[in-house]
Amino acid sequence: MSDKKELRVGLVGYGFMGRTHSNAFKRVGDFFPELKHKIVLKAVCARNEERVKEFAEQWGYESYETDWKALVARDDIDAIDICTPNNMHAEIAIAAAEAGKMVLCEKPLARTVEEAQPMVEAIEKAGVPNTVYYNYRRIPAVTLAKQFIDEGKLGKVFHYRANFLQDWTISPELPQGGEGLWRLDDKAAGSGVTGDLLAHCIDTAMWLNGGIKDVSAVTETFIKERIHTASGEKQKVGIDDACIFHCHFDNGSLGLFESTRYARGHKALYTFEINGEHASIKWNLHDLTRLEYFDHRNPSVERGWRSIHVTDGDQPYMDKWWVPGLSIGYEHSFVHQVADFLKSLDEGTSCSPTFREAQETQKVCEAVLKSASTMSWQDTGVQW
Ligand code: SOE
Repeated sequence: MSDKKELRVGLVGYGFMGRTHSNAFKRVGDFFPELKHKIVLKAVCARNEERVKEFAEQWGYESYETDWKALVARDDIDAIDICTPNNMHAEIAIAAAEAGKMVLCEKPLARTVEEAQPMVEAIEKAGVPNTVYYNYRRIPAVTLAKQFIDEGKLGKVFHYRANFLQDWTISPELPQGGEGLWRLDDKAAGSGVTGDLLAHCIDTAMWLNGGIKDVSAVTETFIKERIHTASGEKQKVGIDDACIFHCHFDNGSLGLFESTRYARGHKALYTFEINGEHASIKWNLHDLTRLEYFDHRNPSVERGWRSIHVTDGDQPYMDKWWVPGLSIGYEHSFVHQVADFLKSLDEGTSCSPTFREAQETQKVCEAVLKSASTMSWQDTGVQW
């Protein structure tokens, strides 16, 4: 008989993110046995009864609901995990917090700063544990980059550069809206690549390099009209298909960010590079176990880029997995986030990024979109 405390989870939404979170919930106990909490997959919720029942059976949820309000009202649920389209995040998170539930929310926190604000207030008023899944922080090579920076290996930082490139929306025949394609519908998503992809880059950037002070951006919507899945009618496209911005960080470094869903040949290429006075680091999602590192303090004859294969037991998270030299992948970043969330419950601390921290990323996204629409520099108001 286990003496672990149960954390009974109710998941809302069963799309791609519902699967990544469910996989994390199932794996975490096996690979982080020291945690004092254990996950119980209590219920999953979605509107389509046939499909949610099937999902519950496939992933091992004890029960299902078709109305998220019924899920939130259940007293056998401790934590609500939100994997719905972005337009549902606020209502569910606020109701869950008011019902005293812990809340885990997929990124971005909300569609706008205005929408995110009452979420932060409700969570803090209720005093419930919370976190937002900016999962890339917890890829071991990215976490190692954070260690290098915090140890001062880079020295003063001059440049931060990040890209997130995809190519899945180039066809004008692709409809917008509905399951699977809600990311193209501004009413559901809030924005295009800025909220969906650059939000990841911004979260990692501020975590690694501190607050972003001001931004100057340009966005483009290449396909102006698409058929809406629900109405079958052609409608104006309201999202940004591509966005480029540059910025000042609080530490005086310059940032350059680009994201698009029109980079033919790139499915999900997230890259960043940081240049400091002593050293530089770079990372990319297609080779996610490697951290590239250049240290100018090495003797000139042996100076050069090192490719660090982040799979050793003394590197972040890797003592939990296989043996040195064997890689882990994308899905493990979610396992790590859930493990860190459970650890924060064990220790009575918070699990970063909290709703409040994710709100800061939201502020940068909003400043980026405002800068593009007004063709002007915008202060972000970020407090990091
Ligand atoms: C979009 O294609 C997407 O799935 C994002 O929504 C995720 O957050 C990102 O990690 C991968 O791409």
